[in-house]
This record gives sequence, structure tokens and C-alpha cells, in this order.
Amino acid sequence: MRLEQFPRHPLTFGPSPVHPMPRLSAHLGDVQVWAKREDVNSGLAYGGNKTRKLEYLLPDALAKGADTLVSIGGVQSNHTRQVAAVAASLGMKAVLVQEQWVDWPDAVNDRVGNILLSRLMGAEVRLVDEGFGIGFKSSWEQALADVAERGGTPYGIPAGASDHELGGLGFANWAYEVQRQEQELGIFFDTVVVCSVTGSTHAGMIAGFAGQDRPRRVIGIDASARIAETRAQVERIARRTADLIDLGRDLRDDEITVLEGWAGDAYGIPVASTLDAMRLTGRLEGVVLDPVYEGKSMAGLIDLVQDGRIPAGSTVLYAHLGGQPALNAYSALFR
Ligand code: 5PA
Repeated sequence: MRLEQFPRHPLTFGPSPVHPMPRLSAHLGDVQVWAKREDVNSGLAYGGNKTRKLEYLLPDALAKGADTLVSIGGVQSNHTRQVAAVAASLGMKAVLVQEQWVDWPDAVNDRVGNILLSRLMGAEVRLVDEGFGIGFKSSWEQALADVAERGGTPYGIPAGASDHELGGLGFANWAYEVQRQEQELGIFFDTVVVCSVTGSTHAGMIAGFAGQDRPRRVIGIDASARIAETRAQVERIARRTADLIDLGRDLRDDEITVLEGWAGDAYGIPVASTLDAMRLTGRLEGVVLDPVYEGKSMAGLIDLVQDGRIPAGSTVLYAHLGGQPALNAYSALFR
């Protein structure tokens, strides 16, 4: 099926804004850096990248008669907060499994930011003592079973809405949205930089851009500190999505680039380069990045420009995927 033929339930304001970052570009030298802003893509609880993925999962959930969305993430998951918002907006329930993905000392970690917002929007939040992992978890299976047992009709959404048949469609659509915006602006982004953890954001982009005539680099920056798993997941979802939207050819290995070097030792813990990138972007552009995801991908962008892997003269699109609510749980870093 072609991408336009998949049912899509609009949850965003429309195309997300694209804008130049002139002061950051001048600071870095001979490159033009632009941002495409998923952090302001929707009126549903601050939006973010998952909102775009859910546009394609929701029609399936509704067709199956679901009344409860069941998903999983860390305590400060942006994804589960977006699931809570989408459920609320449709009059559905949400059951959210929140695991201990990050060993982080802020005393209010499990009270502020994303988890606060999910509770505010009426989701059932379940704190579970399990560590980080992007695979299927027994706590999630249990939540699905519990909803069914009490007479509900659950719809399971895996971590990051990624390892789901339709998980890559949201960002395949993003790739075509970028192409339309380029035509309007008279510009071409030869390089796209995106943060990758559960993988379907980057994977969807790969599948979407692969169907376009003009080749470009799509660089994923791992933020999970488990590069082999991230790479394998991005590759699998990219190929699955390409098949699903009838790309008509196999993806080449050189279309799938996930780089390591900016995640530090553990998911969710910022390192010096993360904080430097957050401060630089904040001070030069007034654009706010989080310490778990976007600070790490921006650190990657900065280094890749400085070491020439993104060559001089490039026009770079930084995918800002959201995530700012978690900043409240990292207050100790900015006293
Ligand atoms: C997340 C993910 P993918 O998981 O699709 O690779 O996206 C990475 C990413 N930026 C990038 C932000 C702000 C994100 O929230 N967040 C997860 C969550 O539970 O919030 C899925 C991990």
C-alpha cells in the first residue's frame, strides 16, 4: 500500500515548523543548520515525536474497538505522556507502565515533568522496578492482561510506539512533509540528524526518504548507550516500513547510519557533551533541549560538523523531537 493509503488520525497542528538557526550556524562555521520542531507539533500535552507515530496507530486501535491504550517507558518517558494525552483527547483510558530506566538522584524524579502530566490527564500510572530495555517487557504484558481481565479492550503500544507494524509510518510521512517544505522554501537539506533509542523515528525517516529522488544523509545519533541494539532495531523497522509502503526495492546498508559516541555510559544520564550542547543551543538560539535525547543528538551534530564528517557547505536539518518536560527531573544539573 502507498503511504497516503494508510488511515491517519490527525493529532498535530499540521506540518511542524521548520526554521533556520542562524547563530548556531555562524558559531559552527560554514554550515547552515535548520530545525524541524516536533516539540511544538501538537496541542496535546506539548506533543513530540510519538504524537506523529500515534496518528497511524490510532485508526488501528479504534478499528479494533479498543477503549484503553496500554504502553510502557521510563518514569520520565515522553512517549507515555503523549499516549496519556491522546487517550484523554479521544475519551479513552490509558494504562502506563513506568519502569526505573534511569538511576537518577533528583528527589522529585517520579513526581514532576512527564509523570506529573500523565497523572494530571487521568492515566493509570504503574511504577515498576525494572531497568532500561527497548524490548517487550512482562510488566507490559501484565498490564494488557489486567485491562482485559477487568472487562476492558486494551490496545498495546510498545516502547516508543516503535516495534509495532505501523510504528515507522509517522516518520515516513515526516520525510514527505520535509520534501514539501523544501519545495516551498526553495532549499534542500542534504543532511538530517535525529536522535535514536527505540528506533522508529529514524527508521521511518529512512523509509520515507528512500522513496525520494534526491539522496541525502540521514544520521541517527544513539542515545541509549547500547549501539548494537539500536542499530539492529532501526534496521529492522526501516526495512519493515519500506516494505509496508511499497518502496519497491531493498534498502541499502549505506542508507542506515546510526552513530555512537554521545550517549555516555547509560541511557538517561547526560555527559559533558550533552550539557555543553544544551547550553550552547539555549544561549545562542533560545531553543531548549533535554538531557536524555535531544541534548545528545545535538552534541553529535556539533561534533560531526567540527570534525568534518558533515562537510563544510552542508545544509543540515536537526529533528527536534521534543522531550523538554523531563528537564524538571534534572534540576540538580542547573543550580
Ligand atoms: C525519544 C524517545 P525513538 O525512540 O523513536 O528512537 O525516538 C527517540 C527519542 N527524542 C528522541 C525524544 C524527545 C524522545 O522522547 N522516547 C522514548 C520515551 O519513552 O519517551 C521512547 C523512549
